[in-house]
Amino acid sequence: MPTSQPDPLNSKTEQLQQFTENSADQLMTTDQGVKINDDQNSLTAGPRGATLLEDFILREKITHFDHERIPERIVHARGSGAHGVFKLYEPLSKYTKAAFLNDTETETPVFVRFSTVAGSRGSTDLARDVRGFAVKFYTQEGNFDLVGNNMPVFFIQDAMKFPDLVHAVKPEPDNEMPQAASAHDTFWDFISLMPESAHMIMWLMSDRAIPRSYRMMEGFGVHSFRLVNASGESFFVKFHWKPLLGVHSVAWDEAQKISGKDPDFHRRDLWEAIAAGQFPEWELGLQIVPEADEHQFPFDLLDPTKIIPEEMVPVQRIGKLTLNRNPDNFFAETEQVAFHVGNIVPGIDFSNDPLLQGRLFSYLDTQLIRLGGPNFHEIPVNRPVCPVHNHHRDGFMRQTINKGRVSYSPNSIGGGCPFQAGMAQGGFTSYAERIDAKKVRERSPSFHDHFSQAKLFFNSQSDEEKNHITDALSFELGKVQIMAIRERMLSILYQIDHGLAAGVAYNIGAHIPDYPEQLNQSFGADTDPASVQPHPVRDVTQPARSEALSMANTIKNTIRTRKIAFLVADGFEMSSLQEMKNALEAEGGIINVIAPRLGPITGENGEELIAARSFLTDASVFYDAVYIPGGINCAATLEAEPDALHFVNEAWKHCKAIAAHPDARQFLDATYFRNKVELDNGILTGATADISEAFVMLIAQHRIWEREKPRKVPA
Ligand code: HDE
Repeated sequence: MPTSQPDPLNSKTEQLQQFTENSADQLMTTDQGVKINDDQNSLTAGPRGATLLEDFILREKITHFDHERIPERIVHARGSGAHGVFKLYEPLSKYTKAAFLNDTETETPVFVRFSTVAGSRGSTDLARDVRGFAVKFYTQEGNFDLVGNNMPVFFIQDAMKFPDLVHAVKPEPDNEMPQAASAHDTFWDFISLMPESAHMIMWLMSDRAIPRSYRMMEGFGVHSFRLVNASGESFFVKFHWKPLLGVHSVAWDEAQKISGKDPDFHRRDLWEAIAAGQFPEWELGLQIVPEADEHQFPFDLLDPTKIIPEEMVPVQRIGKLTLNRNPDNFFAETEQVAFHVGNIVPGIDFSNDPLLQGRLFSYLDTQLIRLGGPNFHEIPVNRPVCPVHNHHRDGFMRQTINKGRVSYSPNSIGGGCPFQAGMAQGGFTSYAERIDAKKVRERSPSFHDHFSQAKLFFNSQSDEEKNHITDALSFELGKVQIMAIRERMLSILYQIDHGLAAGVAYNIGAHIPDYPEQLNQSFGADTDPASVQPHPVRDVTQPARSEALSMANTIKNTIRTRKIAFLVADGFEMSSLQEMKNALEAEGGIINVIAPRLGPITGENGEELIAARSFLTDASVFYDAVYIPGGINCAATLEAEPDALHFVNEAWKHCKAIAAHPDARQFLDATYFRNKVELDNGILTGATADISEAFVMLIAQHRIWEREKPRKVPA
């Protein structure tokens, strides 16, 4: 894997370079710049004597080491970042005055961090979880942070419930188990008492929660935001990221195995793709609603548990995000990057979504403890690329040296500087929304419909996706110990789909309680009804299905960056291997040769191939497809190799495309699927010229989910 990567120079990369250290050909020094002559031995009283307190080199080194850790993020602790650029297609002056959304010439530098939510910093990438998708745009008017997720809705409607949600999903407080998993009592206890989470739970139990790659996820700003144009007109807007590689997921069994075999799977995938020049790309999409239409929907635009179905308001694609550079230093960049949903620029503004309003407080607050004080905006990755002038002063780790006597406004000594910016000079003014209301603590009745969009999501899924949701719920609730919680959840599921509830009930050996229609009144004998949210269902009309909600309808036209395992043993036929390799690489596929042992493998005519991976070091769950080249002896050796059979059986179980030269038939005849080779439309056998095109199309389909129709696929 090449590690060289272009270093695109833009205002941000230039700025970062000033802070980048490169030790190549340099002498080692202390932090004070004193050259170090011996970094191997501490200063002692004689070769066998005690260490001297005066050893300032040792003390400095150990002290720095002792303080290397900072608190991990309370949520989204596990993440991976990359630099990139955003390029606008068409000026959006009709909707917004934001300069970066009007300038099609300048590329806006960005830093993006993807994350899981529940797990610790060192937890697996493949947890069933929401993924964070946070983008910092370094615009010429200041930083704009779009701090989104890969799911368009959220569990709760009001920030007041966020600490409860996070306490419920995090490992349980008595024994700190389970790590990076929602399959435990406290999470489902909370969820079963919060019907407003029903829609989000459908997303979380869908395959969206186990992405194939960060590069193959959608992103969503979730809340309605505002765009404001130069005339002061406001539009509600929902932000979307649409991946150009389509939206794809792994199977749950795959996810669990990857978690053990390569917990860095998504991190590695992102890093390697960028290092190889296969830059991940997304289009930024906007759903725009004129302010006058705010109340034209059967749901409240301010309710973060609702989407605007794309059939109601189409997504306009307005620009492209390309990630083109890996960070130089994980801690300095990915760990220290500080996103804040309140970082906006003129032309963008907030809505009154109560979840968004609470977030506006939380992000700044959390950085103060995580990054140790109020000067985290001076950390290189967080610095804006435009000038910063104000009267903020001092605090831990202050970097800026502010000149002069003046740190207050108004002032005369400093000539009144810095001046407030007028609107014509790009000064930010909040959208002058009219507000005339009583202070209350109450949930708007327009937020009370919790099930219609959960139904919309479930009904929009393909049969296989519905099966996966049933399986996911059965897995998660099957881990729940308290029967009353399982039953409460079945009541919720019953509101969404009777068949879904029945399927899960059967799998987990529980009954759907006989009070599902009276959820408002009671959640079971052990629950205080007063603690349960009311949720009268509104009579709403919205589409019965929405195409965009199903991954079955995603882009399936490319195998770019898809990984194909070539199973090879001594006696393989070089020509079929090479031809297939050429055909797949021509379409952007990545080929890895896997053999019973590492090192040279000899072809049937004495050719030599170096196997960099073996059945011991590699696994089928890292691949999207498998190919077995010609060579009778190769097939015989693979047939006698249990790990090779497991590899291909497992690939079949996970619904992956399999292709083989006719010589490999003997090997296929030893697999679980030997009787299905001719019947399964995900298996191709034949000479390379006859099957390579079909193989490419098959891999582009991502998975042959129909294989799961009988529901149980062995491996
Ligand atoms: Fe966050 N969230 N969040 N969140 N969130 C954080 O900020 C919070 C919510 C999201 O890669 C924290 O710097 C509250 C929705 C992402 O660094 C914290 C509420 C969405 C990231 C915080 C929410 C998100 C965070 C923890 C409900 C999708 C990772 C560390 C009111 C639109 C950013 C930090 C990164 C991180 C608070 C709900 C996305 C504690 C209070 C909804 C992608 O401030």
